[in-house]
Amino acid sequence: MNNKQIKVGIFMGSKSDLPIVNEAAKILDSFSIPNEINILSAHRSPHAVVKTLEKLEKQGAKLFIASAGMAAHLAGVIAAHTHKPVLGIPLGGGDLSGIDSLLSTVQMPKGIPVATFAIGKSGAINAALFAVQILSQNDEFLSKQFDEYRTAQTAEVIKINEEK
Ligand code: RP5
Repeated sequence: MNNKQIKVGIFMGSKSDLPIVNEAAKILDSFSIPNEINILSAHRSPHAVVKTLEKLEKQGAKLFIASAGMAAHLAGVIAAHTHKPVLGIPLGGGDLSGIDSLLSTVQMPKGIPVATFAIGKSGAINAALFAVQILSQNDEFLSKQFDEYRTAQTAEVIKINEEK
């Protein structure tokens, strides 16, 4: 029995997705949010996806991030099996450069929402930041950390403008 506490469960369809999905994990790590990455596919290992999802919920996961390329529908399958929020990151690559993944993630039929972010690295970072925003609703310390992150980001832009 795994007693490790998890706040965000991350799923990706293939090891080849790791460089992008790691961008989300890095953001969560920087806010000290316990997370776990699982490489499991909705079509190659559907039962393992569901079993792992149930395990992560028992470990306290409050929301899930799911990422897959092509029309792999991983985020939708996860959303079908949980009542927690699911954040989807479409991935580029493949013959359609991510448009297939974007549409299969964003165009969920009514009733089972998947909050969908940009294709690739920006989407991975924004999904993780959105997860921080959700979790910070009930966590004053995290909320303060997020304020500091945004303030620092703004200061960086102003500094670049002043130095030009
Ligand atoms: C999807 O198919 C994965 O998420 C990945 O983005 C894509 C290609 O997978 P591999 O052939 O690299 O394993 O299921």
